[in-house]
Amino acid sequence: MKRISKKLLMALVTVGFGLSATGSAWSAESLDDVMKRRGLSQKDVLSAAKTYVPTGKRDEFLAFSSGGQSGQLIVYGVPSMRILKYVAVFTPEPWQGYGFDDESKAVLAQGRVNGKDILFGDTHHPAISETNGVYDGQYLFINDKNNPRLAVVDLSDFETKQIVVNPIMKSEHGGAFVTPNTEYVIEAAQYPAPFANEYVPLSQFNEKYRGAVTYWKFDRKEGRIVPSESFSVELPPYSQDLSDFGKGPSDGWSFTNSFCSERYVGGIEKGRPPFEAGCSQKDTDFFHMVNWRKAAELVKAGKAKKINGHDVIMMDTAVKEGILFLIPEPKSPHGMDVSPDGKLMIVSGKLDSHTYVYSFEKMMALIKAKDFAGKDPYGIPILDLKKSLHTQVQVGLGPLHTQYDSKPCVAYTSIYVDSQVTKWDYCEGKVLDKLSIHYNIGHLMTMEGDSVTPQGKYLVSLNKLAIDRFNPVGPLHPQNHQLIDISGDKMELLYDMPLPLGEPHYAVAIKADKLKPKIRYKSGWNSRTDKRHKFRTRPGKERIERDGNKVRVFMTTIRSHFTPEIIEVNEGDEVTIHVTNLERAEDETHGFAISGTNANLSLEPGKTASATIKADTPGVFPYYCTEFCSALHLEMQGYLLVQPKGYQKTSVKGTEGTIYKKADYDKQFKTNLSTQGVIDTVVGYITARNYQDFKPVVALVEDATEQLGFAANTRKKAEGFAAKKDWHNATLWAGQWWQYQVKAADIGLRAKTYLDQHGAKVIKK
Ligand code: CUK
Ligand code: CUA
Repeated sequence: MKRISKKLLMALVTVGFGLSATGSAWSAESLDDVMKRRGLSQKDVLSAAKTYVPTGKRDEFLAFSSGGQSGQLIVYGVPSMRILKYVAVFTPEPWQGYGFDDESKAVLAQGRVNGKDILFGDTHHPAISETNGVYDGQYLFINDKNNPRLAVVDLSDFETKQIVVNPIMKSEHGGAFVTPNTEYVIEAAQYPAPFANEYVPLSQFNEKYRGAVTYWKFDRKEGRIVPSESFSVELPPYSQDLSDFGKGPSDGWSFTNSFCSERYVGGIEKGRPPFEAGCSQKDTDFFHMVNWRKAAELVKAGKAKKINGHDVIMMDTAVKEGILFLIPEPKSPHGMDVSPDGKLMIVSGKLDSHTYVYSFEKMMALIKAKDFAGKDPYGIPILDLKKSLHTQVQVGLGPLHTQYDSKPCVAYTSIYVDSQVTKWDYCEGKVLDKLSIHYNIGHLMTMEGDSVTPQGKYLVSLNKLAIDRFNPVGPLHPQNHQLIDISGDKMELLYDMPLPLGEPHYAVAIKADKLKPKIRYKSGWNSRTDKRHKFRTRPGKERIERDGNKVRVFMTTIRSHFTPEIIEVNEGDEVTIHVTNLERAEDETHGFAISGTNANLSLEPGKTASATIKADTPGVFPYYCTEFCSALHLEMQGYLLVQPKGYQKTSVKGTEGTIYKKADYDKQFKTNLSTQGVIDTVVGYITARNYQDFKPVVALVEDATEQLGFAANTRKKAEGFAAKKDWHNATLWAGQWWQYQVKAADIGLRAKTYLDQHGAKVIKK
C-alpha cells in the first residue's frame, strides 16, 4: 500500500502538472516505406483509408448480426468492422451475467420448451423495429430456428427482455420481420409437423402435418410481445422459408416462400431417396401471400380456432375469406425481399440462375378478377406465375438473398454457388456489375437495406466459408464478413472480418446516430423487467435477513467494496444475494462471483442483480469483483462462510491481521493532507475552465464530488477514533479516507485530460 501511495502521488503530480507532450515527433517511416515493407498496393491503402476509424472516432453504422448456433446477437461497427458486443439472447453468457443471475434466468426460463431448459438457439434473422417503414432503433427481434422462439432485445440497453415460444410450430425460419409500424413480428414455420404435441406417423403427413405463419403482436409502450393477442394462419405442409411484410401499396400483406412443396418425407434408411432428391422434384415451389390485416380482423370476429391456447385461422377459413393465395416460384427458393417502395417482391431459386420479380399490382389484379391458374391440394387458389411476374433476371448460379440500394431500382443479390454478389436493376431487369467474394455467400446486408429508406454506401457479404482468408486456427474456421463499397458504379471489396461466434445468417445495419443507449440505470433497477427492483438496496440499508433457512442479503457495491463483506450462513440454507451497484459513473461496472458456485453477476451502474445459491457444502467461499474497476479492484472481495451442521465453537485461539499504532495513524494522516493538496490543484484547474460545456466532464466532476463526499465521511470516522485514541481503527478509516481521495483524484485527472484534448478555455473567475 505504501508503495502504491508514493507512485500514485507521483503520477498525480507529473501527469497533472508536467508539460504536456504535443506529439510533434516525425515518424521515421513514410507511407511509401510502410507500403513497401508490408507489401501493400495503392488499392490496399485506399481500402484501409476507407475503413479505418481513428481512435476516439466512431462508426457511421451499427450492424446487428445473428449469431447462428451461438444463439446470440453480434454487434459491430461499419465501416471499421470492429466488434462491439455479443448480446446474450438464447444462450447463457457469463460476461453479461446472462443465465447466471436470477433476473436473466427468468428470461431464459420463458424460453423453456415442454418444461425443459433450452440453453442454445440457432439465430437467423434480426429485425429492427420500424416506424412508417423506417428503422427507429428502439427494439430488435431475433428468431431461433431450432426451437421455434422469438426474442425481444431493447436497444436502450442492448439486453434481452423477453423470449416467446411458438405454441404450434416445432421449428421455424421466416422470422423475425416486422410490419412497417411494428404492430406485428412474423415467424414462419420451417419443417412441417403436427400442431398438437403428439405422435403422428409420417404416413399421415399430408393430412396431419402443417406449416404456418405466426403474427406476434408487439406492444411498443411495454416493449413486449403480447402472446394473447398474437395469432397464426394454418398453411399446407410445405416447408415455409423466408418471409417479409408488404409496405406502401402492399402494406397489410405478408409474403412467405417455401421449399419441398412436394411434401416428401424422406426415408433414406428404408431405401428411399433422401430429402434433397424428393424435395427438389418439381420445377416450382409456392410463394404464399397472406392478408394479415384482414386475418387480424377475422381473429377479432371469432373466426379462429384455439389450438394449444392460441388463435389459428384454419386454411379453409383463410380460403373462404380470401386472405390466402399461392403463386409458383423458382425451384427451392430462398430470399423474399420486398422492394423499398413495396411494389415488387424478389425471390430467388437456389437451383435456378434467375431472380423472379413479382408485381404486387399484377397479383392484386389477378385476385380481383378471380383469375386463378388452379388450386393446390388444400384448395388454396394459385395465381399464374407468368401473369404475376414483373421481370425475371439471370443473375448467376445459386441466387439467395436480395438487398436494396439508396439508388432507385438497384438491388444486390447473393450468389451462393458462384461466390459472387450481383448488382442489378430490378426495374429494367438487367445486370449492372458482379463481384467475387470469399466464399459462398449466404445473406448480404446493405445499410438499412430492407427499410423504405436504404442508405446505400456499404454492403456486407455474409460468407459461409472462409477457407484460406485468415490465419488457420484449426479445422473449425471463423466466418468471413466482407465489407464492400457500393457508393460507385463498380463494387469494391474493402475488408475481411473474421467472426468467431457461430454462423451468422442475416444481419441488419442502422445509422448509429439513431441509437441512444443509456449510460446508467435508475438506481436499483431490474434491467430484465424494466422496473425498480423489489430487492434494491439503498446506501446504509445493507443487511442480512433470515426467515427459517432462507437467507436474503441486501448488498451494495461501489468502488472498491461490497457491503456486507462477510456473510455467515448455515449448511443447508438457501441464500439469495441481491447486489445493487450504487455507481453513477459511466462504465463503472462491477462483477460479483462466489467461489464454488455458478453465481456470476454483471452490475452496470444502477443495476440490481441477484444470485440464489444453496449452501449445501460447508466451508469458506471467497467472493470478489470480476471487473477491473479501480486501483483496488483486487481488494474488492468478501467471504461467504458456511458453517457445518452441529458446528461446535473450538477453544483454539487465533488472530487476524496487523495492529496499528499512533505512528501509523500520523503517517497516513500526513499522506492524506498532501493528497488533498493535489486534489485541490486539479479541482482548481478544472473549475478555472469552461468544463460545464463538456457533458462527459460534468459527469466526471459529479462522480469525483461523490467520492470526495465519501472521503469527508470517512475522515470524520477516522478523527472520531483518533479522539478516543483507538489508533487501530483510526488508521484503518484514515486509509479508507485516502482510498476515496485517490479515486477522486483519478477521476479529476481524467476530466483534466479530456479538457486538454478538447480545447477547453480558461474562464474568468
Ligand atoms: S437463411 Cu441462412 S443464408 Cu436462415 Cu435467411 Cu439464407
Ligand atoms: Cu469492482 Cu472490480
